[in-house]
Amino acid sequence: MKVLYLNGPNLNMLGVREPSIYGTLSLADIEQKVKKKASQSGIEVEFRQSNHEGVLVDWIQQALGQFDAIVLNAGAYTHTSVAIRDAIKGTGIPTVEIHLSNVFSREDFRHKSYLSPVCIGVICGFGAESYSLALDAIANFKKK
Ligand code: DHK
Repeated sequence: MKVLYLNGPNLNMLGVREPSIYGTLSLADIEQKVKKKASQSGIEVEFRQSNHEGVLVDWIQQALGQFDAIVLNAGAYTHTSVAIRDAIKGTGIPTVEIHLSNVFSREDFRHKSYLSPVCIGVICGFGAESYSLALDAIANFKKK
């Protein structure tokens, strides 16, 4: 099984950016942890990050036929992007929406996700662990 982890705007700043909210690990640290866990289950994982909405849309489209599932932390685009929602829906690739922080305990504008309705599920609030939990969620989803 091949899983594509996509990360949106400002997630390249993890470790530096508001550590009290997003933690002290960098995205590369998280990638390492997820890849270690994935290799123990024979799952292949690829990580990408972009600050640009259209690039994320391109990557979702290109994942068709290449990846079995997507784990998506779209960052702020979660709360604004019809284009990313349409790309997920259009490809039909099972996608898990994730967030490091508990968006529901934060500002009101973070309570709305354009992506949740087209994702198989949402994991948020567990810090870097949200990324690893998504791997378990996908493995279980694929077993069904
Ligand atoms: C990351 C962001 O960049 C925010 O814009 C989201 C999400 C929350 C996170 O918690 O991973 O609102």
